[in-house]
Order: sequence, then structure tokens, then C-alpha cells
Amino acid sequence: MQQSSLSLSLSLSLSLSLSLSLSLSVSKAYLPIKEAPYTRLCQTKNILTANGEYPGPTLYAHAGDTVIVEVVNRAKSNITLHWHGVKQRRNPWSDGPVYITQCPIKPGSSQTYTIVLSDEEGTVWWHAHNDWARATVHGAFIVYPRRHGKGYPFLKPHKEIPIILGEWWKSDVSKVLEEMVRTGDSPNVSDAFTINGQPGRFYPCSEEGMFEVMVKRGMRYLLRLVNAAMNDELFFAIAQHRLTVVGSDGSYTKPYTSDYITIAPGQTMDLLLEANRPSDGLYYMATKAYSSNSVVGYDNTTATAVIKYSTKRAPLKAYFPFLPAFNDTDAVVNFSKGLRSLASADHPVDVPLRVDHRMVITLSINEFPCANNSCQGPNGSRLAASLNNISFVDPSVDVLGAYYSSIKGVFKKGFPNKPPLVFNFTGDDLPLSLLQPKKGTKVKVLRYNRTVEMVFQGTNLVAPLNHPMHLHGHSFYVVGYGRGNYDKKTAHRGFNLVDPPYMNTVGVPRGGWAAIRFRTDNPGVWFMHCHFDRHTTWGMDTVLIVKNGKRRADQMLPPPANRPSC
Ligand SMILES: *[C@@H]1O[C@H](CO)[C@@H](O)[C@H](O)[C@H]1NC(C)=O
Ligand SMILES: *[C@@H]1O[C@H](CO)[C@@H](O)[C@H](O)[C@H]1NC(C)=O
Ligand SMILES: *[C@@H]1O[C@H](CO)[C@@H](O)[C@H](O)[C@H]1NC(C)=O
Ligand SMILES: *[C@@H]1O[C@H](CO)[C@@H](O)[C@H](O)[C@H]1NC(C)=O
Ligand SMILES: *[C@@H]1O[C@H](CO)[C@@H](O)[C@H](O)[C@H]1NC(C)=O
Ligand SMILES: *[C@@H]1O[C@H](CO)[C@@H](O)[C@H](O)[C@H]1NC(C)=O
Ligand SMILES: *[C@@H]1O[C@H](CO)[C@@H](O)[C@H](O)[C@H]1NC(C)=O
Ligand SMILES: *[C@@H]1O[C@H](CO)[C@@H](O)[C@H](O)[C@H]1NC(C)=O
Ligand SMILES: *[C@@H]1O[C@H](CO)[C@@H](O)[C@H](O)[C@H]1NC(C)=O
Ligand SMILES: *[C@@H]1O[C@H](CO)[C@@H](O)[C@H](O)[C@H]1NC(C)=O
Ligand SMILES: [Cu+2]
Repeated sequence: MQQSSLSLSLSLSLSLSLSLSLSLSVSKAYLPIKEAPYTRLCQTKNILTANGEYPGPTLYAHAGDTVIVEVVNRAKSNITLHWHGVKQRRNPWSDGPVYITQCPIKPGSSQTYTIVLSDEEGTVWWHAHNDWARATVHGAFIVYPRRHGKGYPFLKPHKEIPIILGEWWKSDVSKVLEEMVRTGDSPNVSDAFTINGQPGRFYPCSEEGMFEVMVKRGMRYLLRLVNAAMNDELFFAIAQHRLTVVGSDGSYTKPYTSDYITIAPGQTMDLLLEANRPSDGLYYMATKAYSSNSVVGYDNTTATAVIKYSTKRAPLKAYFPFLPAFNDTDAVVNFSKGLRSLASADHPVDVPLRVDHRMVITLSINEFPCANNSCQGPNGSRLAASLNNISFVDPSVDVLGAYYSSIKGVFKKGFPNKPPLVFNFTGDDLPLSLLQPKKGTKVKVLRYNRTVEMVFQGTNLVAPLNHPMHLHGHSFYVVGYGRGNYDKKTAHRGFNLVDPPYMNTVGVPRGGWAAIRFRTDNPGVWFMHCHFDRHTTWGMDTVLIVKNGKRRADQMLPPPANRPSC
């Protein structure tokens, strides 16, 4: 099913060779958005899809290519698409987050996205970026090494296998969101995880369609792993096989071999698998949630798929992989700390050593009081979330359009560089007076070509949790992680400024912090948010506006024709 989607996704491919020894390649794809019936967990329902597929089609390109995707909305609901991990240099117009860079594509209309690839190489992905449409509208985006370049920085795999981890609700996902917003409570947890669209072996009606990979002994496979789940960081492993991470978030890493993987929503990983086990085994791959705090409900189920070796004999023995315990924070932090940039001559790093602009940003879960405690959040409140105590409110027209055309009243500048109040962020029994945030559409304006250090500091308000923080328009170096409160006097001593991983989504550990560095080399309007969708909806978001540089080549492109209006 995965394979047959390829011809549909790239309907036309053409290569233009320009003079100036520059070779530019443009390919086109067509993605109709429509409702389609799907049967999972013995129940058939209509879900929102791209091309009628769940997960959606895989896109293929080479580093440096431009891909043009025409999205036609044949569904009954609004849609926008985001090309997650693609920096879209100078081109925020095609980035996709609703009310940040565009208005929704309404039913019956269409939009052409121009996806400008630059240094991304490996696996990135695409997903819907409005409401909770991304639960079913998403797919992998594979970026091969540059045309006429040196190829992979590791032994060429014999075959690649996209593996997309998803989350499935028996109800209509838009109803889950609606109920969460109406009641003020946490959303219902999902009913199953999926591996390439199927929950697998341990579910009724799912064994038939379970994703199955046939491998040949002695061959090497490149797994293109995407965590497309909405609200859960995941563990993933394959029985009897170790996995070697060679890339994360569209950037190569030093080969890093582990028995299990942890992957946060929004993250992608390239993994090498050596098919070197006895061919009479049946080897399960499995995924389940990491839950950073059990006071928050989580989906405690396990999804599976299977690896078989091509042999005439029937498999004799089934093996199931070891996955860390659902609450094993050490396993998560430990795995994340092992990721390193490749930092080779062909794939050098450019970690900012001098910092122009420092920010410390607290990540909090919050509560708004409700009249007569009539909401269904803790103590009758409405749950919320914030960055530096500001709970982001979506504007009703997009920030990018308002910024470009100087329309007043849509957003405010001045997102704070540090928490408005210093308290023991990771302390116990925090005063209830801290719980309620401010509301606003506050953005941070940064000058072009400045180096930024951002420390994401988790807080224990309501509940200490991990948060996968995602920045659009840039990748960043994750230079450090820590427990407790970030201490600017000592923390930098432990920073990795030599080969830190280059990512676009960082899992900020529960009750701790993560520090990132990047250069503002991409003018535009860029969303920054927690990639747990419930937290995005609650307001754990802000926008970075990177101003134009002096040279034309360092300025935003003009808006394309036919932008959707609100
Ligand atoms: C959420 O779960 C509750 C309890 O199981 C159920 O009554 C409710 O219908 C669910 N809501 C949705 C939208 O599925
Ligand atoms: C998973 O959670 C459900 C409640 O949501 C509970 O009934 C069940 O026992 C749990 N299963 C495991 C294996 O913990
Ligand atoms: C994980 O949960 C188990 C109960 O299921 C508990 O015994 C254990 O202490 C917890 N571990 C951590 C690190 O919280
Ligand atoms: C963490 O990693 C170290 C070194 O790789 C290992 O010795 C240790 O057992 C790991 N701990 C956990 C909890 O995974
Ligand atoms: C709150 O309670 C008071 C007194 O019981 C009542 O008059 C008022 O209508 C209630 N407000 C709401 C929003 O339910
Ligand atoms: C609910 O209120 C009680 C008493 O006012 C307080 O101790 C508790 O921390 C509150 N819980 C939350 C999650 O707000
Ligand atoms: C913050 O709270 C934690 C947990 O209660 C405690 O261990 C730590 O000492 C506190 N830090 C400060 C600076 O008070
Ligand atoms: C957030 O701001 C509100 C309103 O000013 C204040 O009451 C609350 O204590 C602040 N909380 C934190 C954590 O700064
Ligand atoms: C950006 O700043 C660096 C110094 O921090 C400088 O070397 C470089 O030339 C600048 N690039 C542009 C495009 O201005
Ligand atoms: C679709 O988007 C339009 C434009 O922003 C908005 O007015 C409308 O309410 C949206 N429809 C839904 C169902 O969200
Ligand atoms: Cu979060």
C-alpha cells in the first residue's frame, strides 16, 4: 500500500538545468484532500486524508530541489499543510501554520505550495497544520543526497522503508478537539497507536492489515521513521535487531546504535537495520508511549508490525522487542543525549560560539478559572498552556500577511526574553497564584543574522511534563539538557559546542530544561510551539519574526498570487 502511493504522489517530474553551473530541479505533486472511509479496530468511519490514504503519500526529492505541491480541498473542512523540517528559506508563504503564515484553504478551493529545500538531507515530513487535522493528514518526505554529490555518508542501504507512527481515535478527531475546548478538560486519550496505518497484532481486526516488511538476510535497510502522533512521545524497537541512528530531523548524525529509540511528535529519524538474524524468526517491531507524568492520562497500548526474512520455511519462533517502561524518563534522556551531529568535512557544523541574543522561555501548563468552577479541568478550571506566562491566542487573519502589509491590531511585539517572574520552576507545591497566565498574540522580532541562544525551562505548574518544542524556518543545535532549574552560571560548562545534534524539535525533559542555539538566517514569520497538539491548542506557542537582511538575497520573497483569504 505504501509503494503504490508513490506514482500518485509525484505525478510529474522535470529537471531544469540553468547555466551558471547551478542545477535546479523542480518536481510537482498533486495532493487532493478528501474524506475517505477507513476500518480500524473493527469500526469503519470517514477520516480526512490526503489522496485517500492514511498515512498520506511519501514525497521524494533531492537536497536543494524545489517541490511544487498543488493542494485541492475536496473535503468538508478547512485545511493547511506544513512541510515539517523544511526551512523554506525566504519563503514563509508556503510554510503552512494556520493564522500564522496563511488563512485556511476552504472546502472547494486550492493552494499551490512551493517547497524550497536547502541543506535538509534525510527524512522530514509533511502534515496538516490547522485544528487537529494532522492526526490523519500526514506523510513522510524523503530527501536524498544532492544530485551529483557524494551520496550518503554511510554504506548505501539496499532498500528504504518509511515507517510512520500515528495515533488513532475511535471518535472523529475533530470531536475530540471540540470536546476538549468545550469542557476545558484534557482531551480523550487515543485508542491505539499505528505503524504505517495499522495498530497491528494485539487489536481486533488489525492483524490482517498489519504492516509487514520482507527482508533478505545480509542486506541493509534504511528506516525512515516519523513520529506523527498527536500527544505522545514514543518508544520504538525491533526484536533481536539493534538500530543505528544515522540522521535526525533531516540532518546526518554520528552513527549511534541502540536497542530502542525514543522519538517525540514532530521528530524524524533515519535508522539503519542490518538483516542479520536467523531467517526462521518472526521479528516484531513495536511502539508505545513514554508518559512523563501519570496524572495525565495516556494511551497505554502497543502497536506492532512485523519483519520476516524471505525464506521458504515458515517462521518457527516469534520475538517481541524490549521497550523501556512507560515512565522511564532516564531512558528518554539517555537516548537523546547520545545524538551527535556528523560534523564531518562534507557535513560540517556551524554552532554559534558567540551569542548575540539570549532568551529563557518557561513552558507551563496553566489554569483559567471558570464561573462557579463550571469547567471540567482541575478544580473546575479550564486547562491552558503558556510560554513565559503568555498563553498564545490565534489571530483571525494570518500574522505573516499582517506583518508584510503592516496591518495593525493583529499581533503585538515584545514577547519577553525571560520569564516575567523567577520562582523555583521545578519546585514542589508551587503557589496557586502562579497558575493563571496572561492571554495574547505576542511575537518576538529578531534582527537578521543574529545568533540566538534559547533555554526552554519546564515548570511544575499543574504537572511537570516533557514538551517537544518545535521551531519553524530553522533547525537549531541542541547544546545541552539538564534537570531542575537552568543555572546560567554553571550550565554552559556542560554544553556541547563541538557536535551537537541539529534538530527542529527538541524534547525538553520533564522537570528540566534544554538549550538550543541557532542563527537568524531566514527572514520571515516562524511559528514556535510545543508539538503536543493539546498544548498547541492551549497556547504553548509564539511567533519569531526574523527581519530582512540588507542584501536582496537576505530578504523575504514577495507573496505568491492566490493566497487564501480568511
Ligand atoms: C471521551 O471519552 C468519554 C469517556 O469514555 C466518552 O463518554 C466521550 O464520548 C468521549 N468523547 C469523544 C469525543 O469521543
Ligand atoms: C490501560 O489503561 C486502561 C484505562 O485507560 C486500563 O483499564 C488498563 O488496565 C491499562 N492497561 C495496562 C496494560 O496498563
Ligand atoms: C513507574 O511506574 C511504576 C508503577 O507502574 C512505579 O513502580 C515506578 O516507581 C515508576 N518509576 C518512575 C521512575 O517513576
Ligand atoms: C544510560 O546510558 C549509559 C551509557 O550509554 C548506560 O550505561 C546506562 O545504563 C543507561 N541508563 C539507562 C537508564 O538507560
Ligand atoms: C453561578 O452561580 C450563581 C449562584 O448560584 C448563579 O446565579 C449564576 O448564574 C451562576 N453562573 C454561571 C455562569 O453558571
Ligand atoms: C486544586 O485546589 C486545591 C485546593 O485549593 C489545591 O491544593 C490543588 O493544588 C489544586 N489542584 C490543581 C491541579 O489546581
Ligand atoms: C526547588 O524545588 C526543588 C524540589 O522541591 C528542591 O529540591 C530545590 O532545592 C528547590 N530549589 C531552590 C533554589 O529552592
Ligand atoms: C502570570 O501572569 C499573571 C497575571 O499577571 C500572574 O497572576 C501570574 O502569577 C503569572 N504567573 C507566572 C508563573 O508568572
Ligand atoms: C552574518 O554574521 C557573521 C558574523 O557573525 C558574518 O561573518 C557573516 O558574513 C554575516 N552574514 C551575512 C549574510 O550578513
Ligand atoms: C474555515 O476558515 C474560515 C476562514 O478563517 C473561518 O471563517 C471558518 O470558521 C473556518 N471553518 C471552520 C469549520 O473552522
Ligand atoms: Cu507541551
